Amino acid sequence: MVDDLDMLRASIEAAIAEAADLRALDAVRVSALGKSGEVTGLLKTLGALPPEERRARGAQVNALKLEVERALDSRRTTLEAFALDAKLAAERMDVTLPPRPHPPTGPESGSIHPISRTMEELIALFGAMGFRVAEGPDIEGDWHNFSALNIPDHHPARQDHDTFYLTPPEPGGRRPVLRTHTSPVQIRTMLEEEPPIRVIVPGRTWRADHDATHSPMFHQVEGLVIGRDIHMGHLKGTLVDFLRAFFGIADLPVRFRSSYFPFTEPSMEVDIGWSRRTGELGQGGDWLEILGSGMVHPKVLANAGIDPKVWQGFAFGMGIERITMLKHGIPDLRPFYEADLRWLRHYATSPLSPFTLHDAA
Ligand code: 2NL
Repeated sequence: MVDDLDMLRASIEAAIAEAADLRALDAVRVSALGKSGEVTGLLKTLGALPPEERRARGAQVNALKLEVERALDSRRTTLEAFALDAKLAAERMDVTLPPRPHPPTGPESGSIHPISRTMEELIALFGAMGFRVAEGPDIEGDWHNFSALNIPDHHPARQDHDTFYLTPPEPGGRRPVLRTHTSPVQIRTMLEEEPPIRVIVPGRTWRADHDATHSPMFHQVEGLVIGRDIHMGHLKGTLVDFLRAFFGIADLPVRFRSSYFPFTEPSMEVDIGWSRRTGELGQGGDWLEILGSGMVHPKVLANAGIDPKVWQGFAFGMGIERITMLKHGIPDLRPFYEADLRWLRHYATSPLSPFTLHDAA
């Protein structure tokens, strides 16, 4: 009686040890413990035994069943670990490899629009100089877009800007506008934050103007730096470094020329050297206006809740389409907004192609 259980135990344990994978192990389990398995069969015979034999035999068969279950569990754990090791070995990859050469970049495979690319470069370049990005609404109030910037009610700038007003005029009414520049975002930043402040504001701007060189929607980037002793030296150093890095010309000539904006005093327009004849930047003896700048007007600081007796700073602004066209030799403004696949194939860039901050170093 005992012999037959020992032999069965030995044969099942041998089959478990030989099972090479989880499927084979499950087959062993079914043949031992399944509905018509060998151990299950022995349990079924107990009922036919006389009571005194049934007790002893029952204990032995149940012990066998437990041992078989334990052996199956232990082998399953081993086989699962083997399976995981095999899977990890088969799916091994080297995350330090460079990316595979990708198919030619184009709008079909996803590419970065030159406006987006320039914005990324601006954020990286000014980011390296300690600027962070500020954003604000496209729909602005008259106060944030004009009055706070020292542009009075009947100032010609309000007409010059060809403002998109969002409601019909009413006597004495203040109408919401599509922002004509990104300056209202700097006003909001000054109202919300304590100086020192160092932000750039890239974003969409709107003017009711449409021809070969003007689009009703275009992009600007403005910058604002406020501190206790920020002066024109900081303005000049920041803009010269920026222009040379952005255009990738280490000795790009840069000229500051006296100008006027209602929101800065003094104000300066900034020119870079180029050749009018060839369009090449950096040499040729001609000058090209590229951006506007100045020391923030004390009235603007006061309007934005900053004490002009304690704080001062500089601001600047430029058109993103304009600097993008100059950098890449793009002759016409209109295709920027036309989603023309041939134009995008030529001027859009791969998201994988890196740019460097040190081209002009
Ligand atoms: C240009 C000239 C400029 C500013 C923008 C600014 C903003 C605040 C206060 C003072 Cl909140 N100034 N912005 C200053 C000078 C010039 O832009 O030609 N933009 C395309």
